[in-house]
Amino acid sequence: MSHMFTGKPFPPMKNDLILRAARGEATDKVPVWVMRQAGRYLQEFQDVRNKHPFFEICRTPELACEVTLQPLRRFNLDAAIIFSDILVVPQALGMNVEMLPGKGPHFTEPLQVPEDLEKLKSDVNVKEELGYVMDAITLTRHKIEGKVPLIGFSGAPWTLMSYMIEGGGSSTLSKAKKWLYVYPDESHRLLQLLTDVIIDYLVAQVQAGAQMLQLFESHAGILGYGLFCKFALPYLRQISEKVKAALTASGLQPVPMTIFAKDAHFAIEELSASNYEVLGIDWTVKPATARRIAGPKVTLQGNLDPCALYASIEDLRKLVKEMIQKFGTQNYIANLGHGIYPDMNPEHLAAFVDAVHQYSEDMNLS
Ligand code: 1CP
Repeated sequence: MSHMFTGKPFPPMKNDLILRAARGEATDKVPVWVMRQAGRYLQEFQDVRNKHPFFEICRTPELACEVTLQPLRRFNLDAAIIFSDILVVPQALGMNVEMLPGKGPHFTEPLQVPEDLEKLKSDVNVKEELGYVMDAITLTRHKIEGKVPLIGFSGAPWTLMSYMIEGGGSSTLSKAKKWLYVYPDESHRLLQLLTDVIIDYLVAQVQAGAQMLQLFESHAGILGYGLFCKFALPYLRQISEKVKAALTASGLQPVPMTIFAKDAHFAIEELSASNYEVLGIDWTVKPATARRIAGPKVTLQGNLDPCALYASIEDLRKLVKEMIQKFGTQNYIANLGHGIYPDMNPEHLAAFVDAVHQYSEDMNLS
């Protein structure tokens, strides 16, 4: 399969609501999708997962495509996100990552000292190392039949660096943060290496058919303002600028880009001025504050507490209505403030999605 869509043209788009909202164009209702919308809360995902290890699903375009499409069959979502994981980038750099059932990611040999950087591949060819992601994107763009846009994504440099040092989940990230204080030069070297690979990777995803891109800086909050400005923000800016420039240079229209820096409420102003069309916010941020600091141009995405899906459908609908009243119906993409959890009831997700459409359409008419 070709990585560039020089082959068969993709089916025409039937619903571009999310692209319109991302570009700040008028929308008749608020688009909605959910982080981790393909996942363990769906029985049909569990069925695939019981037969295949996690990274085998990522590496097999037909399987990745199937699980990407699963939530679209159940819910009136306005976007699909390609099934993969942020940790495929450390794998492309030569690190060994396993997904332990019930526990999450595990690096067999995390980075311990700066000398370990020598073990990483320096000239990564993303189309070779991660060609399976591009193949999954191209296949999914065809199979989705123009129903909704397809989002590509990557982990952001600091978040990937922290996994590569911690070796898995951690509540303090103290090993990774120690690098920032003790080995700042080597930390910048690693962050720049990741940035270069991420730029190539995101460009290749668009060349393969991704229509929007999201960067997950999931470990932003723990840095605090000072470290965030030094070790995360400059790389996030490089990525948005260079991805857009590279796409333009290759004759492609840049696609809207979203930055989701979890718990980085302290950096809304800086992130809003970083050349991303969309700013994702978690549920701890007050919508009015986000809008005031971000200014009128940036599209906001979020931010219902994922745990609100545990509420009764009646209460959930009220919460959705309040959320849309606070954000307004324009320059806005509804989502949860973080991913959906495995024990959540799919019927409540359906209620969330439908309530977003219904209330925002009503509000636009009134
Ligand atoms: O539907 C979708 O959203 C697409 C698929 C997707 C995405 C966008 C998956 C599948 N992972 C991700 C991104 C991802 N992966 C992030 C960024 C978003 C976030 O902040 O949650 C992060 C931090 C990871 C790392 C990761 N992968 C974790 C977190 C571990 C920790 O530090 O606590 C876990 C548990 C995974 C595994 C994973 N990734 C995806 C799924 C469905 C799963 C569950 C694993 C399984 O099925 O066994």
